Amino acid sequence: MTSDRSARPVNSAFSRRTLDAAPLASAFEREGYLLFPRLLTRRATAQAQRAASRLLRRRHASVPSGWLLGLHQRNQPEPQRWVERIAADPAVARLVRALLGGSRPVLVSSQLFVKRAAGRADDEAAPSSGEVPWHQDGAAGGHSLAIWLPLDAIDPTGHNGGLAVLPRLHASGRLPSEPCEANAASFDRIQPEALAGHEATAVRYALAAGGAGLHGPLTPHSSPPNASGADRRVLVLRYCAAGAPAVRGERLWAPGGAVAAAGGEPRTQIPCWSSGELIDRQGLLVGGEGGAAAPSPDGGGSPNENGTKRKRGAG
Ligand SMILES: O=C(O)CCC(=O)C(=O)O
Repeated sequence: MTSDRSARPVNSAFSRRTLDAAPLASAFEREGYLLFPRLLTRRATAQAQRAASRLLRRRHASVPSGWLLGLHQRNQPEPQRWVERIAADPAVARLVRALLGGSRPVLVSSQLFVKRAAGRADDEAAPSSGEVPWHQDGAAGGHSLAIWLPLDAIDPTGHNGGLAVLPRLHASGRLPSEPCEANAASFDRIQPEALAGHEATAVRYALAAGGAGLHGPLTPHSSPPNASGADRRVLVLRYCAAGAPAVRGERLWAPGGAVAAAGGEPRTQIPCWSSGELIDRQGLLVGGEGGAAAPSPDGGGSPNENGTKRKRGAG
């Protein structure tokens, strides 16, 4: 049988166990997140770790360690094909498509978010190793989600700055928030009163390198500072449905690759990781084939609005 050849996983570890997409989609819809103990193969994880360390070492001095953006983009002087291979892996794309309600996904943003080891001095100009406040993603409309893919094991105590989510709270919609500066970026921090009674329900990710958490745009999430002696490297991939509703008359993505301003902000450009110069944002359409089979998860998760946030060029 050759028909499924293009859907054979290349980088993902989803080759053996597959499930109907429907239960995954309903768990994601209900809980606002999903956890996969292993999303990448060991080989792909090791390759990604090496590539991430190299990017971190070679990034332009003006680019904070948390904000290496647009890595999949082919208009980068050094396109990072490993990011594209992960993001467009057929099994990953099939999963994202199922969670986006069957719409074909566009990778609108890729980001290497390194929280440097405690006490590292080379990030002083724009430190990215601190707390990320409770926030929701994507002020814009449309279906979206984020894959949070650690390249270092994430400690469930939060010691090395891992992500925590508040399950089911996405069902309450957009929560009152206020602008704040954190981790070399601007966030819309959820107001503490809106979180009262909910923080006790937080699920703190415990993941091996190469595992992944998926969260919807309205799922509140946060991360503490990295207090450990080692860098915390995470690849964040943000997808939206190709036909995502227009935002103030503007499409999030247009055939040809251009990504419009996200979150209602005029951020059609991002700093190039290697030169610091501004380059156009480019999306990548993934997941051409239909199929609904998807890998086996560990938790629950929800698509709602499009997935970009008010961070410097991130969305
Ligand atoms: O990696 C982190 O600490 C925060 C990531 C985040 O806010 C996101 O993936 O939306």
